[in-house]
Amino acid sequence: MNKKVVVFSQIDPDILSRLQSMYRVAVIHPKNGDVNEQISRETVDADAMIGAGRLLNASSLQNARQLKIISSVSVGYDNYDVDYLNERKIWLAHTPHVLTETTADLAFTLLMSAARKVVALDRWTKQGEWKRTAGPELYGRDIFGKTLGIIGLGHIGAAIARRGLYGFHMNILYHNRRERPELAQPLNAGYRSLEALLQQADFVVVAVDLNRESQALIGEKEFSLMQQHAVFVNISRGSVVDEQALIQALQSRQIFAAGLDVYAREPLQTSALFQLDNVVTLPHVGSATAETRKKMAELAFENLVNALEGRLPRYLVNPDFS
Ligand code: 8YV
Repeated sequence: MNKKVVVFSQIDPDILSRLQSMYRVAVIHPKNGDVNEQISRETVDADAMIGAGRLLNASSLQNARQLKIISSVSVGYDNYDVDYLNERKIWLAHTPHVLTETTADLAFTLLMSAARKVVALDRWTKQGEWKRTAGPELYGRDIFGKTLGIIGLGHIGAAIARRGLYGFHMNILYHNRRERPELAQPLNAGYRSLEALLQQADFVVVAVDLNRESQALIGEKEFSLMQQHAVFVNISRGSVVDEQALIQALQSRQIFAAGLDVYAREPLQTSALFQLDNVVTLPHVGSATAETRKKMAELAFENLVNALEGRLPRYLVNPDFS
């Protein structure tokens, strides 16, 4: 009997066809009823799962008794209970590197849009408000030559910093759990405590993974340390930031503006953020370009096929189940 793959979110149609030509495939879709029920039912005889954007843990995977691999179409793996997967000896694969530059592009898009009030000005122009030249209330903040603080200097953080350094002659600071001289030195990036970075940076960009230590890393106290002209950008995960504290900081103009791609709850349907003109809100699209989503799907496919065909996938989160 052919091996079985459960596709648990929308994936690239070419990859889906290739999977269907090689394996038995079940596609989970909200239009077919409760998603968790579909997962429980379809994973009973599944060998592999592929997809993104769904919480997979002990309760959703209890029936998946012959599962060998979950291949996530994402670099972040906070949606998966890795301790449980280790216990069950289920591999978790992900898609690093292929999305680094695209996600850094989006971080810079948010930084620039928030600093230069791009969204508010677009609305102003289209609504026919452009009767005279834009006044001080519509002025933005300079980017060129300012200080960029990166919280989380990994591959994506470093790619954002490179844009700041080479494109905008920015002075780069970073904060990380541990110093990263190999990434920091070429960027001339200075290590700072979180507090010092927040006090000194004109632009603060959060690019950490979500883990126990980064959960609620930025809250009321952290926003109070930032400069009043500071722009805050989050492209990592919403739970790294206390969203209420951010809303408060934006409402009271404690900081100048924010650019967000991620939220504590996604998809975000209603929020006090939507009433604010000093925040740019995007729907978690850091890696969402045609080219990059294709590369992610191909890499996730490769990881899955390698595991099912008895080879070691290239990007395993838990290669030794440890
Ligand atoms: C994913 C992301 O595509 O890779 C990640 O970790 O955040 C995105 O690029 C997204 O999580 C899929 O839902």
